[in-house]
Amino acid sequence: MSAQKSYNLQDSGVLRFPEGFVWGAATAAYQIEGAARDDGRGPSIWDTFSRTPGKVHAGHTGDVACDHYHRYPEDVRIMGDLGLHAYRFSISWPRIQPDGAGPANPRGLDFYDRLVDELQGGGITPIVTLYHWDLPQTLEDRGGWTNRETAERFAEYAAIMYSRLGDRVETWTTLNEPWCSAFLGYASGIHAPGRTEPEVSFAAAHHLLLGHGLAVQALRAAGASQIGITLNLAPVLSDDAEAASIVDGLQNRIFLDPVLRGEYPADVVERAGRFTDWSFVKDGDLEIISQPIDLLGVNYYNPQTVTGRAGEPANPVYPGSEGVAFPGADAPKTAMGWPVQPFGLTDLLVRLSHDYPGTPLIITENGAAFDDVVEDGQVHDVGRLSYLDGHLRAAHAAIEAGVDLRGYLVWSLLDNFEWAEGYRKRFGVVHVDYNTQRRTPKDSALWYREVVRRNGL
Ligand code: NCW
Repeated sequence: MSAQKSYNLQDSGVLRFPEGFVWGAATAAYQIEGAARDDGRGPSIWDTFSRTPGKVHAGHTGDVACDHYHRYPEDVRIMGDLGLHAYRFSISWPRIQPDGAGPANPRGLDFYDRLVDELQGGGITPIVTLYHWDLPQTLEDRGGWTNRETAERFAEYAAIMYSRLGDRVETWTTLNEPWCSAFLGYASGIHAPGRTEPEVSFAAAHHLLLGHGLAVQALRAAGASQIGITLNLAPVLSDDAEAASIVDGLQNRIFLDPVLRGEYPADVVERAGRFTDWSFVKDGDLEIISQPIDLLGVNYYNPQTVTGRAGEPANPVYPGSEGVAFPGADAPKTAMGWPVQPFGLTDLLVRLSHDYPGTPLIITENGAAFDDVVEDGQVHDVGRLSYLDGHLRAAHAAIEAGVDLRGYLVWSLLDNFEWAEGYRKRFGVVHVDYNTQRRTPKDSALWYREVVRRNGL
């Protein structure tokens, strides 16, 4: 990485993070790897969805993406230049089991073997996410996450991965943001597989959770010591306590309570009652889902602002949210239109450690999309830099308040395929020119390198 600009933060020692705090960055397989047909990879629901007209901006697909499958040595070098301690990446299930079941594809396993070796060679700790949304299409053809069997297949795949990487990977995350898989995938249809059937989305959520629990059992039996799940959580801001509680239930507690308390929240069960009789929950499921975990991964971007409004139809991403309106917040917005409200991160972390004590937390994603431009080989992404600065201050405030926060992983290392938004939204701290695949660290990356070096702001 060229030294384009150096940020000399005042070494005031005012905001020092705890010793051993883990600094890193995150990505996901379909968003960066490309090589969609290489080495025996099978199709995933995102290959199918991105080829369905009208689903992804400008018909973009992950066919090439950042070509990380071939360029991973350069990407690992960039991480090294930034001084990152850890790198969170996801494994493409259809590279490992092209049909979602059966024996592993050796060439798929080899790729992750090479990646982990490269990381270790660079002194970077790998953090594996087993599922970041790219379900093998064959499993979707059999019902996807609405089918209980998908949970069983997921645990088998988890065991395959542990047997190959478990000697070098200590930290395992089962699912990334199961809320998105269930409710963007099966209720609103904004994400793959694009189904708009709110009545099955709660079964999908349950089978995702069951898959998580079965995978924890499989990983634990194989010897894994650091296992977690990553949830996208959002504090809910409202002048109306009932509206706030409805959305908090459908966004946060629907996943937190089963995993960390072994039960579904009664109000959520009742609200979803108009769609489902919950008969997909079998005896013993909640014991499986609430297997102890070692770490809770928190993805935080923004709070949700809601208000009660009689007659308001349900928001398609929150089936059962009739009577709740989403007016948006009076705050600056990122290129995604997401409000910038760092205080929400402090609130969320403090609330988690209060309501669900005993599980260490790690921020597995936090970051922002902005419309960046490269000027003379530099990207002056002041908006992102200030977003990250504000959120690190917010995370620090939570630590000061007693929260057991172990690390921070910025989303994302690279600009990448931003799902339904295609390549037009850029979350990276490193810019990617999709014509040349040239990587250019943005000002935010150079600033982050200093944060990591100083372990503080
Ligand atoms: S889409 C999304 N993201 C972004 C993505 O790049 C990453 O893979 C995810 O883990 C950044 O972080 C997560 N999150 C969910 C966005 C929800 C959008 C809801 C739209 C409601 C109308």
